[in-house]
Amino acid sequence: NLFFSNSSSNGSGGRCSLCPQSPEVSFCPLSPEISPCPQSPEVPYIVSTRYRTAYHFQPPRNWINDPCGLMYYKGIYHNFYQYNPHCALWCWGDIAWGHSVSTDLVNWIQLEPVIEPDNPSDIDGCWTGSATILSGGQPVILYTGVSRDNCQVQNLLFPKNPSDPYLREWTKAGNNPVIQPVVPGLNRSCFRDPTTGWIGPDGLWRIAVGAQLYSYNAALLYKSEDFLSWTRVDHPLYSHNLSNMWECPDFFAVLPGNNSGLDMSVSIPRGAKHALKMSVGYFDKYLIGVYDLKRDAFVPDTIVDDCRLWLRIDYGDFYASKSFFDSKKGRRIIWGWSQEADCRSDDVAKGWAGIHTIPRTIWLDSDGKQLLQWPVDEIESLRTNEINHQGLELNKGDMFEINGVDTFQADVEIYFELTSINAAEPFDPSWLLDPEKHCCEAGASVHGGIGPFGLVILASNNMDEHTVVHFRVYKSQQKYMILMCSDLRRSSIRPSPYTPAYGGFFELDLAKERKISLRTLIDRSAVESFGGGGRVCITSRVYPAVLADVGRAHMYAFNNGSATVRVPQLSAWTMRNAHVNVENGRSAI
Ligand code: DQQ
Repeated sequence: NLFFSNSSSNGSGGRCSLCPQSPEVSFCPLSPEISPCPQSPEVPYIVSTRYRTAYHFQPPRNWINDPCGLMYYKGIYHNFYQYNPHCALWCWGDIAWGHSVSTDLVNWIQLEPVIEPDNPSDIDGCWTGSATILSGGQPVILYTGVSRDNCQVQNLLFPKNPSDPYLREWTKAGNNPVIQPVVPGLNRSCFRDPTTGWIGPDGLWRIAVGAQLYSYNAALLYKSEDFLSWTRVDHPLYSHNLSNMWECPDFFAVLPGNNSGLDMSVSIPRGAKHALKMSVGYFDKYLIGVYDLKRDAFVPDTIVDDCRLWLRIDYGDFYASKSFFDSKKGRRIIWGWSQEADCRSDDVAKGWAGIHTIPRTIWLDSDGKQLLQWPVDEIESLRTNEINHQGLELNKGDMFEINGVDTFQADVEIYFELTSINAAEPFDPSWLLDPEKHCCEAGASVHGGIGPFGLVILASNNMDEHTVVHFRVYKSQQKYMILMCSDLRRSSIRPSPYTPAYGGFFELDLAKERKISLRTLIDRSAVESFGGGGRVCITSRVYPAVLADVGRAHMYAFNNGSATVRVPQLSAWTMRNAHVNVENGRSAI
């Protein structure tokens, strides 16, 4: 049993530090000093192509970060994104808005960047913003411009020719900036990322902007009649005094147990709840509550002061997400930025850095407590070479090899059925404060009552390298808590990548439903996992040497808990390459 004998027995071995090694760029406060892009050295090794994802969104080259104005317009999906046209790094003063279009959210064509820093209200960067489709059907974009001295303002953009479905050219409004950081107590270097607009009962447009005000972090609320001139509402949409600055706020309505999306600019049905998402620290967190129309404020269902306990859209390498209402299919779609977890010099050598996750449908669970997410159906068009297994039984220490698919580009769906729930160990609520730490302590090699069980992927012949996505079941008073981990500690023998053990918990009524599902999308250096039907999602970036050097890896379903686990259904597919922003894409339109 190579897997278990080769893993550290107490689970705390290996590298398990979350923040210190993180290559994350910190945005607040930003150092406005000029950091010019270094010259790219010759790409020295095969990593560039082997680690490059085959069906995730990324431009042909250079740096990307946040998805910005997402929208469906005249039959075309648009993805605007934070983009450095000059190199594979985030450099002060360089950030522009890249633009790609698609008819299916899978295949994308890159167009020219729509805006670059070129006037006083955005001379140091065209940062994140959002698109809104106005009542007459005309799209507009609000984005953060960074003017001299890192003063952040909000600017407006109009399409030059709204009848062009590709919206290739945009004009910056003559009266930019339309919103300035003139509020008492506002830190003008922490005032950014306007949301998509929505219409209130008084017929006025509203937007929220992420901000730091005195010691508070807030989504500041602004109102407008015409989307051109804006007035600040004297209270925020919501604020909190114990977190980092809220970047990229997103605010949307959801109906419990209904996976149809709601358009925030039309009237919201009774019974709807609202979700407020903010990107804070290293993660995208959210609160569920109601939008109190009288007070014009978001009111969370439960006040949780400690933001470590806020739910996360994704528990892994996923940040700055944005959602939009897809009027084509009546759903809400969200996607986020997953940054490289290798060293910056490798990014420069590869010539590219950053991807967007697979777009996900997002909706509210029927208990109204948490959001669920699932990859958009369109991604299934890439599935080929289906393999299936039924009725497997995994006893303690068993590993079942999954053959017949490309283990570097795959979509795997497994149902694990618990034969008994008596062996569940007690749950300690303090684990919720730091699920990554608990995933380090309770790794796949640490036997449990129920679990760990799950998937071992990207494994080398001798298991020197492997990534594990696994579950453990705990009993907490009347309910069961499921831990899901995406453990990267042994994902690469190369020393440079950041290899934490990501994790999150979800509640499941196991007395009623004995099955726990896992879907994992493997795309070379990207691994996206959806546990419990999308209750916990974890995006990870991995750089195994097997991928770069050997070109062959193994994949297993496993169980290392005392209780036997059945696998009533296991399906896997090879994923074909999507046509994502290939270099000559422009000629296709
Ligand atoms: N990225 C943008 C900012 C935003 C941050 C700059 C979040 O507008 O706050 O590229 O990743």
